[in-house]
Amino acid sequence: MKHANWIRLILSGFCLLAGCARPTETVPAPTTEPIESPAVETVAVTASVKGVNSWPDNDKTVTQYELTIQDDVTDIQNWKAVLSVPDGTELQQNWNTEIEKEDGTWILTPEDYNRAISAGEPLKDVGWIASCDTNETITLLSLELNGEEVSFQKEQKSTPAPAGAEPSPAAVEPIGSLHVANGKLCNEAGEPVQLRGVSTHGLAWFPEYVNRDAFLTLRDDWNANTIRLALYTAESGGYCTGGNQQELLDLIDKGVTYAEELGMYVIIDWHILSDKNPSMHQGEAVAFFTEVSKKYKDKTHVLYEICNEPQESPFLSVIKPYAEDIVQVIRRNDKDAVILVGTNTWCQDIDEVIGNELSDDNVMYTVHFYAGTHKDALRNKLRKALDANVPVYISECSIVEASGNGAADYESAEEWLKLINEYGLSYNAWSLCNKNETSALLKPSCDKLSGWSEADLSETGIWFRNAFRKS
Ligand code: IDC
Repeated sequence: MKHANWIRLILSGFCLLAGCARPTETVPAPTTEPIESPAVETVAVTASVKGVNSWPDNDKTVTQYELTIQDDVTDIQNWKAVLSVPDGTELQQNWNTEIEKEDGTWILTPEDYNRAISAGEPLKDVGWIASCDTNETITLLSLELNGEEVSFQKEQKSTPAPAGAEPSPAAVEPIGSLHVANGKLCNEAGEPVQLRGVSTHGLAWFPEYVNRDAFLTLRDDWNANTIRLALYTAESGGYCTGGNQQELLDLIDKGVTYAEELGMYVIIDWHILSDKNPSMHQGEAVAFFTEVSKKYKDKTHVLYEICNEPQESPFLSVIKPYAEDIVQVIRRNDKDAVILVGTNTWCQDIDEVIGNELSDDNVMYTVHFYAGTHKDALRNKLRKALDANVPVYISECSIVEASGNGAADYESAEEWLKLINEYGLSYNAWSLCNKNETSALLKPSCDKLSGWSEADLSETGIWFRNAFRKS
């Protein structure tokens, strides 16, 4: 029995004793009681499963689906969707949901980060790709919100594109592998390539930006071809300081999958920062890179960045031995992925690498700049290293100050861009989030997780988007 009915029984008993109701009369349910009002539930909740794209694959039809849920009145603390699934349907991949299969139905439940949905807000970026040998489609059978089954209004179902139509971005061919030759990042054909894109903020703090539509917007609207996934090691919620390792690994996996589907490169960044010396968490780094290199050994679009920004760690005595160890760990599984190695003093001591490179062929060394702080001195050091054929990747940069805040320095930023393009350097902008700091690429007021218009971007976001679009 529902709670409300118990309350009613107790109340009616109380009234009986108090003589306020006729003994033979059952007390009618008050029509205004929200828990009992089906009208509120039916009108308030909209939910649907839509086929958003479809393409043929041999004799099967592959369809990409999306689940939307919105409750206009009540905050959702938890949700569960049951789908009716035609016989012979096979799940190929899914994002931002767990899927449990029971005969004829699939049960979708949230990840920790999209369990709660505020009233009036839609559930976003939950989807999957499934193949089926008939033209039947998957439909939404029932929906539970906050532990109770609810009625819902269906949105208009969009018809999947007919079989034989343009393939969706999910069908993009696997992306070509990269290697380093003559100090430059090159594609399979040996031609120099320039990667450009963004870095996430800390994955533990802004996990919501690891979504397929965000990557799609970056690819199609920003002209980006790379995403860097920043996994802090030591800050609060860091991978080695109490963060939920499994959740973080799952997020990385999502990022790697979306990038692959969209034909983009992805950098897995072991983001040391307050831990300064990479060997402080070397044991964890060995375990982490063993796991990810095993998982992604056949993924040609994955690059590994093994220490974000060492400090007080001379290249020869500290960084190089650490890098040799981790490179060896990765090479046991992944023979040729490009590996990025951070340099001392927040990636400014690139000159220390000249003549001291690791013996592995596919290693590059990172320089980071914040144009408001780092100017000619760092640009000159970088030029010197490049002229000595040191392979350099700018895996993090911004046009503001090194604090991640402060004013944009457009003059210095243009100098950096000139140098980047002169040498065809690859670069990733810090950072994809709406945090209230000027390096955030989105305005603090922007809560969209993808599909940003120019008005949603910060000054820094606008500058980088323009820079990428000019490439
Ligand atoms: C900053 C973030 C900030 C966060 C801080 C954590 O922008 O929101 O609170 O880290 O300590 C770097 C680092 C990068 C910094 C960034 C800006 O790689 O983690 O992010 N920065 O300070 N190097 C130079 C600047």
